[in-house]
Amino acid sequence: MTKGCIFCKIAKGKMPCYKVYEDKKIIAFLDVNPMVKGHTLVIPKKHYENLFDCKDKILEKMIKATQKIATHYKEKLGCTGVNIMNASGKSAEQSVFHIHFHIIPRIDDDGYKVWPNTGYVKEDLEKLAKVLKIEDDEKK
Ligand code: DGP
Repeated sequence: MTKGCIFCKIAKGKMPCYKVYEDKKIIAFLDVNPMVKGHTLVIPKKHYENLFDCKDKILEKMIKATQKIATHYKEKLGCTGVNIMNASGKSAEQSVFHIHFHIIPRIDDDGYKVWPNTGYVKEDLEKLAKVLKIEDDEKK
């Protein structure tokens, strides 16, 4: 448990939450400041800061739990879509530094806009892809 981390406290049951899912490694609960009905956070019980330090195995478990919850919400909430969001790092607007996936249940024409128009002007994508390309670890 990381001192001062609210999500560690929630995972340890030392702080209340509206829990919707729990297994050995993962817990999910309703966001205290929901964007839409059913806005849910999925976290590992063990503390990792964000995507940059989280173990593969934990990420696997997080996304599996996320899939299970999202599928369940289709029936329970009647949502027809879902956005899975993660903020990793202060510059990405992460505010709680214990990794979490946001599950945002969606319905047609709910008026919520996930993808803002940033005004970014596309550069030469071919050139950019060459700079950014990563070798497959398994091919090395
Ligand atoms: P982010 O900005 O991506 O780090 O998201 C943090 C989310 O955590 C934000 O939507 C609000 C939520 N949150 C913060 N503190 C608490 C809390 O004590 N309980 C619950 N349930 N959610 C919290």
